[in-house]
Amino acid sequence: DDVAELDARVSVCRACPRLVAWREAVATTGRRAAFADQPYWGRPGPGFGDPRPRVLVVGLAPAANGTNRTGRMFTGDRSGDWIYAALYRAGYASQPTSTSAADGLELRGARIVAAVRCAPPGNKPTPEERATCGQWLDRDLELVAPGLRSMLALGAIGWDAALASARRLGWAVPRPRPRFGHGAEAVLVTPAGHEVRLLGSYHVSQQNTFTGKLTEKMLDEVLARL
Ligand code: DU
Ligand code: SF4
Repeated sequence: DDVAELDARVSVCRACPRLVAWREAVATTGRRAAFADQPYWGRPGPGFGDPRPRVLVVGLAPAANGTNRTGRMFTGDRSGDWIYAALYRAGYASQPTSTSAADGLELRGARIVAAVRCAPPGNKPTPEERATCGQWLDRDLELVAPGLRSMLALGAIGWDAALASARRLGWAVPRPRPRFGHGAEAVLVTPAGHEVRLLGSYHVSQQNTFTGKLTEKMLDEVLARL
């Protein structure tokens, strides 16, 4: 049981009927005009990156025309431009861009997953969908925990998912429950007594990056603390 096997299992998951219907509808009849001539992935986004990461990045969910098109996390959309450029600046990525699953990008020391692994309508998964998909994050955390130093939660949903998984796995989580914010930090302790730092960043979505709520400098400062 390793991350490659986990990713293979995730990528055929059909546990959430509404999300299965949406991901497949977008991939067939709902393609964006600019991509109408491309095959869409139309399945859950498997984890991407180093199979033995020191850093686990936890995003929100695939974009309908991003990961749901290309099959790689944060690939083919504006959010991805931001996170991969930052990972490159911080030394985790072999190139600053991620344009397709075949572009040769590799991550060293980092793996990227999402709280919810299928594209949700309006980028809004339901509480039930978040809870269901949290089981995949549990498996990810269990597998990578021995070598893990920190997690980077992009947005409050990633933050909540990381804390919920840690709790389910019996990790010590501070009380009161750590609150999400840009630059927020919490130290979690695995049952093996190993500390994992959880850091929060505003999500790299356009609504934050276009408006200046999240700047490259702000993102770089959080990555430097991983
Ligand atoms: O074939 P593979 O080495 O298991 O890699 C699968 C996939 O993961 C490929 O797109 C490269 C990527 N990857 C990575 O980004 N960083 C690593 O350290 C190892 C693999
Ligand atoms: Fe499966 Fe997660 Fe997709 Fe739901 S969101 S179908 S649990 S991969």
